Amino acid sequence: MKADVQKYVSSIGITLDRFISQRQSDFPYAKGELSQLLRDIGLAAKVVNKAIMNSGLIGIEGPAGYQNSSGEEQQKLDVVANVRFIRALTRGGEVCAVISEEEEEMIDTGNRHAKYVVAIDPLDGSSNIDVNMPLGTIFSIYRRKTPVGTPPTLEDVLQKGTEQVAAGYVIYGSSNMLVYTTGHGVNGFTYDFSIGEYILSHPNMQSKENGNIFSYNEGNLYDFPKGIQDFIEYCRRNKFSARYVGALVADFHRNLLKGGIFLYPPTKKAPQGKLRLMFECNALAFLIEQAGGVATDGKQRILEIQPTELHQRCPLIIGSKTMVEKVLQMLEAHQETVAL
Ligand code: AHM
Ligand code: MG
Repeated sequence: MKADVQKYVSSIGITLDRFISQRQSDFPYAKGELSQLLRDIGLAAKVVNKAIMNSGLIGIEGPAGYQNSSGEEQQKLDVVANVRFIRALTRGGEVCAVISEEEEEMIDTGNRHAKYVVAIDPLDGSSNIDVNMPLGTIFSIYRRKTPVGTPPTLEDVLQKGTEQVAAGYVIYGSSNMLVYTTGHGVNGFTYDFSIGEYILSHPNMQSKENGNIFSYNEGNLYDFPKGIQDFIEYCRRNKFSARYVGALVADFHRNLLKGGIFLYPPTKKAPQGKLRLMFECNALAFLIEQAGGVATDGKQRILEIQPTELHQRCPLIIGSKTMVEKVLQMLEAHQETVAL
């Protein structure tokens, strides 16, 4: 191609679909189902992104008038995102069961021959909906334990984070991104509205070994274990930057790109922390470890916690390796563990 023409038809980059197909060889045992499942998630993410963008115009802001299984008020967009993802996963055919932060029980999709299960927080940070702030979707994918062809059971969905075959998040922010791992590094894709595709924009994302951003809910400070309070004092004395969006995906994403730590320790109101192991912590723990960072509940690696219930909560300390290790040292100095 002539050089002057090339200038006007420069490459658009690698689309999510093409990237997934190229990475198919990472899974010699798989026959393309996982790739298709990731594409289904990408499709639902586009649909949810559209709903979020239009929410003020088509009247889907505000409370839905229901509560989710944790007794929290659901927003209309929570319900919309939940339906969109479950529908995409069910109709896509690769998933035999879905668990969702917005659903009390496991959903049997009826896809008896599907090999995978998905845990999803369809719309994380929903208190940000009405105030035009970032939101997210978080997902984990596991291989089912029960034989293909049989109905799924809780054994399929109550798996440790170490069993994840893929995990990721979508961030609906100043741009829309999808970031995921299949255990071979972390890659981020930015949505190009003009062509309706996610394009690889952040290949091989790495967590900085150290950072200077700390993220936690300041209002809970005096409820935190002493070691955590000491760490926060250490951050302040070192003039680190305090940043807290109140949407985990956004706080995590910023810290991943810039270097930092996110903490949601136990509080009096939430003695096991607020965040959910299956819907929020496991996926982000898999991603941060793949990027070279650390995720702990203050006592053990998040990925090694054996879940016993779908909506189990756990404390979360996640981010740059040196910062998380500092927290653990400070907890140890008080002979504390965050987990109760
Ligand atoms: P949600 O899943 O109901 O939206 O709750 C989870 C959110 C996280 O995104 C965020 O990190 C946390 O709750 C903020 O909680 P708080 O308002 O207590 O600081
Ligand atoms: Mg959530």
